[in-house]
Amino acid sequence: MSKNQEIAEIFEKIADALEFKGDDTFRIGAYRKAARILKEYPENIEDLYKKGDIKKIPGIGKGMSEKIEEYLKTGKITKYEEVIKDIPEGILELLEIPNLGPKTLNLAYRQLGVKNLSDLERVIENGELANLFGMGEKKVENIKKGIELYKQGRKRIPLGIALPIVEEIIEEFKKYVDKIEPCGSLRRMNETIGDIDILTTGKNKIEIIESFISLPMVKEVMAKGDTKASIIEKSHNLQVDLRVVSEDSFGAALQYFTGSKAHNIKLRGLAKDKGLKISEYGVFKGDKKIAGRTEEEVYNKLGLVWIPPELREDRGEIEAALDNNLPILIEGKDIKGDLHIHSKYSDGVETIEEIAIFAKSLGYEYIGICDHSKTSKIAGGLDEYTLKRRNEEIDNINSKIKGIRVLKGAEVDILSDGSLDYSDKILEQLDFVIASIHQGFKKNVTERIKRAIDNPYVDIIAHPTGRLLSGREGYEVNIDEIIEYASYKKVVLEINCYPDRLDLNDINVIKGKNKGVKFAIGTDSHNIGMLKYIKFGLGIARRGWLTKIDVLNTYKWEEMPLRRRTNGSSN
Ligand code: DGT
Ligand code: CA
Ligand code: CA
Ligand code: ZN
Repeated sequence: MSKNQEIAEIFEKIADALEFKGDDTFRIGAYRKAARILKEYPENIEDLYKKGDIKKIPGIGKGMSEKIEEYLKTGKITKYEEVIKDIPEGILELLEIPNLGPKTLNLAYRQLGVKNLSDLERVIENGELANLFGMGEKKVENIKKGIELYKQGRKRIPLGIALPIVEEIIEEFKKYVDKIEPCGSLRRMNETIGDIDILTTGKNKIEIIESFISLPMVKEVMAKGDTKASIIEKSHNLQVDLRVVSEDSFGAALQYFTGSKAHNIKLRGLAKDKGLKISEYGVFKGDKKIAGRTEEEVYNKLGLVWIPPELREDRGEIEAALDNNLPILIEGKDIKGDLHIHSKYSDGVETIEEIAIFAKSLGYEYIGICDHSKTSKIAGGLDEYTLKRRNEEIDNINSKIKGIRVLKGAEVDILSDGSLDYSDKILEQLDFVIASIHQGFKKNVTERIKRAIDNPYVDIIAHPTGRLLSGREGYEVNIDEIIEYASYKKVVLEINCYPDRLDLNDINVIKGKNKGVKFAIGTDSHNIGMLKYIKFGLGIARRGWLTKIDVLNTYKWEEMPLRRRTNGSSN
């Protein structure tokens, strides 16, 4: 985990602890804001510190930057230790449960003596919690769900957290080995990861194992043998399994340890039908090894074309590979631009010009600037006047900077009655419009999204389910009904790449594709460092069997099949 992340988490914890203690809200808000800025800050704060630039982070004041400095120097923040000194250990754990706010927890603590998870489960069970002032069945139901999520969440972590950890390990470790490849759920780009699996080859297996368990990110060695080892890494207590295999089995091992288990079982059955045997060592005919060096030859010997890892879930990919009928999955190089970026006009960090220059350096042909609409006040939503000024600025930038086109977009709130936060007259002036739910997560969400889809100026529905991988369940929405309606009205659904969202997920993407829905992959960037998250959205798209033509932002701007152009709205 980066220092940015580590410090952000401590700031969050300080805010939670203060709130639990009934502190005033101003300080609490300041910590939460600083945490958010740190999490999304594109540069490594340690580098900044070394350059003496720590005070230059926009939005971080003197008090906060002193705490950051303290952490970088000493590895701790005194303020945090101070705040939690008189809070019971179990309460600190409970503060991490989704849907259970610090204020509620304080109430349960003072009035019911709840000090740990088993206390909490007891007062839920016997109804005492529901009887507290201001509580009630519904809130308690939510807390129960939160506990479930918390228990699951402890076991699996989001891809967006696991991937950087693996990249760091590989960077550090690759000098010791010939070949190195992550496998397991990570290679398949699963949205959450149970443990990390890494496969290597190299001459001296014992030496490789020894250097692995001595890596700086190792917290604990769980197991160590001649060809494999398991460690717990420091930042998130993630288990990392390492296997060292010989060159001539690398492909077979890569195939085996990539999984999924269901895919492997199906494959083994297929091998058996052909009178062959498949294992992590190779494909065998009797005692004779007939494949193993590469994954391609393993699949080929079974009569299959190579199957991209993202598809290996036993969802029909083996049947399709047998018929040589696999989709040609969308790739990074197909992406021509990002359709969901926030600028400084709302709650983003950079100016539109800065974003445009950076996106051009990534090779993008266009970017969709989608600032929040006026009702999203905390997110710096734009009133009509400011939007107009912003659009003029975009015109100026477009005439000034060549080689990239800035699109005038907006992320418009869907209000509580299903109407949109700008009038049609305003929406008409934009190049495209994203509509999204940011409030009233339980209020008629399905109906409201459908009303938004009815508006002919809405092109894309952002993060359609609203779920967060870190905990929050989605809106109360019937996503199947939304997919159906989007297909009928030719509205595009978003695959939001924000690591905590990944919304839609793979299953819903498959459902949508089967109904002919098109998708937009958007990073929801609030700073330019987040543009790289496009790879997570691509992972979801590929897991959803999407090809280039299914995704809006693989088209040239002039050819993009936007609903307002294809007249789908008159359906
Ligand atoms: P995870 O770690 O829960 O996110 O998911 P995976 O898929 O990474 O699962 P993991 O780490 O338990 O095992 C890695 C791969 O090893 C798995 O995808 C397939 C293979 N594998 C593990 N156990 C079995 C098994 O019992 N049978 C077969 N055929 N393959 C297995
Ligand atoms: Ca795994
Ligand atoms: Ca494993
Ligand atoms: Zn957004």
